[in-house]
Amino acid sequence: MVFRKLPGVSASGMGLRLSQKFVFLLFLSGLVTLCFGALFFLPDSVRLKRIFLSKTETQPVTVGSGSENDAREHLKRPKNQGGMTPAKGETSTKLKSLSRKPPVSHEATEERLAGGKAQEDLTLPRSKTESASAKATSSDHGANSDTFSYNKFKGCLLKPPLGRDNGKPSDPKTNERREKVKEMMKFAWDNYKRYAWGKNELRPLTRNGHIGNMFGGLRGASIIDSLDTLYIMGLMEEYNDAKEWVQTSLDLNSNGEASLFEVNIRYVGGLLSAYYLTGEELYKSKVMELGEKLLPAFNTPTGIPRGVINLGSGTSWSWGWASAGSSILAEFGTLHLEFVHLSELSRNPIYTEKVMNIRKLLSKIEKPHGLYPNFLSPVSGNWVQHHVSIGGLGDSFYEYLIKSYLMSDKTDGNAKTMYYGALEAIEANLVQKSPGGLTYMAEWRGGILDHKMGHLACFSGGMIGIGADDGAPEKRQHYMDLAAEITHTCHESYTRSATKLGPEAFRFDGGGEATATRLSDRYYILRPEVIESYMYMWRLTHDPKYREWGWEAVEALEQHCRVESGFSGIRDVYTMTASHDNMQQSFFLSETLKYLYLLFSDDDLLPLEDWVFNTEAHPLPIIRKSCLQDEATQDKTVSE
Ligand code: DMJ
Repeated sequence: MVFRKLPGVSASGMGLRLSQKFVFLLFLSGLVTLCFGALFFLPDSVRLKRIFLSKTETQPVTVGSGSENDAREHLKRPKNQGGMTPAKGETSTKLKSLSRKPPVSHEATEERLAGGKAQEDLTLPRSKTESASAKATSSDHGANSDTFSYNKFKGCLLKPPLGRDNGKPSDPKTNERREKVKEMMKFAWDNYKRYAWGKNELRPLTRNGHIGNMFGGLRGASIIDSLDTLYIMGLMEEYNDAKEWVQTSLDLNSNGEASLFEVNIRYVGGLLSAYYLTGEELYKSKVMELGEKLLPAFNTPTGIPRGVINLGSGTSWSWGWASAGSSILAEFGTLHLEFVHLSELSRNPIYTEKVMNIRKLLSKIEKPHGLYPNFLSPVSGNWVQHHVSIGGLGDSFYEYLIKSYLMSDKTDGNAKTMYYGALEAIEANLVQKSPGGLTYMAEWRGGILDHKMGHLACFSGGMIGIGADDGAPEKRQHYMDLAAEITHTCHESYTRSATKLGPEAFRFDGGGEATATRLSDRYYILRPEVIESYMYMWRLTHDPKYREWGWEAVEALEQHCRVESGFSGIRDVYTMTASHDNMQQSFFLSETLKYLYLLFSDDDLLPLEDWVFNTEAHPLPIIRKSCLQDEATQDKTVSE
């Protein structure tokens, strides 16, 4: 074999023979391969991943069904097939030292927002942080002003949470209806327990469990979502099974990618409610531990969290389908109630600071016609698209504005201003009257109206109702009328179907009114929003029609959604030959059945003077700062 000489290097350079050189080269390349291969055996490291994976490479997650994610699922596959887009400028999200970090001042926050200075903190690894949970659980029942006192909290409630007689109505017919709803809950629960215990949801046709990928490896979504429903219904054996599962099997050390929004509204909300209702320390320590795991999602240049978080590493990502790595209004705008309570219980302001930072950005940013579009960049803090909706992708942001105000004992003036400002813009731009006289909320796409209303948007009847008292006094009646009209329209979307259940979205163009015109909009997945509005409107007006409408829904659920082993969604509300989707959503137990039960109960069961419901129907108490700080209320308890 003849090798061409390299200039200046002899064939026998370094005194090695050709064959020796060949062996040496072989050895060298083997060594390099070995070193490179070894990297894959090193412990999972976010930093290493970042070095070796390209920015656009994603970890696969598909959104599960339920909540806004349903709407998103219908937006179809993530652009990159992976489901999530690591945002530009993504950096390590290792947890800040919660206790050592000085509170974020408003000035510091503003500086960040103005200059876009990165908010990431690369300092301490998670294991070395002094945990917020440790701080929170150290001396719980103590009356020390630095720790949360459950007794003191109860002393500040105006009424017993469960009423005089657990909300039992005196009217026998109403009581019978209430008992029916309780039976439905027991049936749904028993089947979940029998076939899907510990999984996230029951698949009632195939009689097995569903895990899905919204909760990052967390399990038992139906259990956490049911705790408060079982408790208020007095299903104590079932409640005790649920509690025991939390005690022995709720493992928060999962390492998967979770929806920040879903984990917050279901798990954080469910555990918080369970704690406030029962005073069980277990729930408090669990929720503190979980809350801490969510904090890294806020480590973005603006402090606006991304939609997906790895609960193990703290890395956060934007949904792959959300344009340009944006965050979703209904997701980052639906954290406020729970996070304020996390600060309340832990006495650590960090949670409130995180959500106040979101609020601040939203209140300052320029809004097209006063409206809040659904997509915002967590990097630049600018809107990414001009799509506005009171349904999926936007809905609970508005809900949390008015509920933040109510939950603050009406002291959060900023939330109030933003809520009524948003409502004014919604009325001016989105609220429409159909030729047939139905009031509805259209969607807005950069100035062009889409005459469609989603089932999700039907919560707004109740929302406008509970906010009617606190706007301008001269607008009170106007808001009550608007709330009643929207609720009426949503009821129409039910009555105009063959099954008397409403479709996922209904339209007011193409000839019809309050009916789905597209095949893909005809399904019903046991959603609560219409019934939720009936419940609020009943409490606010005591107009018996709301109870009647609720009962119509019970009958329809029984006829079309009850199957042998649980409740299932249906694929087409316009046909009597049911095609079931084989899923008993956890929000059916948490919301739909709870709202129905409250609708047929007296108003003193979870009275609205003391409680606000998070968007998954988990009751959270109004925080009465003045009472809680008052020495005299110390350890005073409300007798039930
Ligand atoms: C629930 O998870 C919550 O109500 C959320 O705000 C929206 N959708 C589902 C139920 O439809």
